[in-house]
Amino acid sequence: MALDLTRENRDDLLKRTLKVITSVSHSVCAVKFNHQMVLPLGLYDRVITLVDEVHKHEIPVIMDAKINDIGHTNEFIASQYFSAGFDAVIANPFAGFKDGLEPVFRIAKAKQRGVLLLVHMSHSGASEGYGQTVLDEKGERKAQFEVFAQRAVQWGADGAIVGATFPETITRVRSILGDNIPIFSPGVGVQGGSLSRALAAGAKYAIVGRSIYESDDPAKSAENLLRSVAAQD
Ligand code: O7M
Repeated sequence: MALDLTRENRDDLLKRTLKVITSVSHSVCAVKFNHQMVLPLGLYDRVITLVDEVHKHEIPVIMDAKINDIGHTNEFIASQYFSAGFDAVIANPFAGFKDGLEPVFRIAKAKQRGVLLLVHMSHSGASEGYGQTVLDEKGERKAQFEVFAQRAVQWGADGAIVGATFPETITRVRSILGDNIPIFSPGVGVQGGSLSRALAAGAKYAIVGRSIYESDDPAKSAENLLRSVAAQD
């Protein structure tokens, strides 16, 4: 579950988010926060409260930082999120490995945390970058996301993000990743992606936000999503 709630008042935001966590905890396998939540709530302030609450339900918490800077900066960013209790971070392979994401993988390994890589995003403009044709190191023409999927394997990523709005891309990425690196797929529901198509195409997990937390009954919405997948099985 993606928790990207917005409220004018920070205490209201914290209270509402805690309520959603408690009500849906039995239906989700992980919770994801991103900057949207960390900016108003503060990492070592209210965000730690949220991380601790999620952990009470024995669910891991992923920080969707989309880390994408030079290594020195990335190292500090990743260390801060791991210190705050996050179990995994999300990083952008456009930064490259050497002097880019290498320290993130190194710290994650040392602390036994995870790194998930963005392989193809869910919005329509994502194809401008992740879908562009590039030459790989051998000079072969490939889609950028195919190269990123190969990097996920080479760098030992713990997961790959591929938008549910690009099911054919999920299938292609899955063929490169094999069974060892799971695909996490955002874009289900409000963004137009189909949960059943994403899973059938090869995603292991769906990342769902507004369809759950903006509904009148988040617990029921999460359960309904689960039930729809079970019915498919
Ligand atoms: O279900 P939604 O549309 O309300 O929320 C989707 C969540 O997934 C939201 O937290 C986005 O930041 C995130 N996301 C995408 O929507 N598209 C992407 O390509 C990638 C992500 C993401 O989780 O990246 C790690």
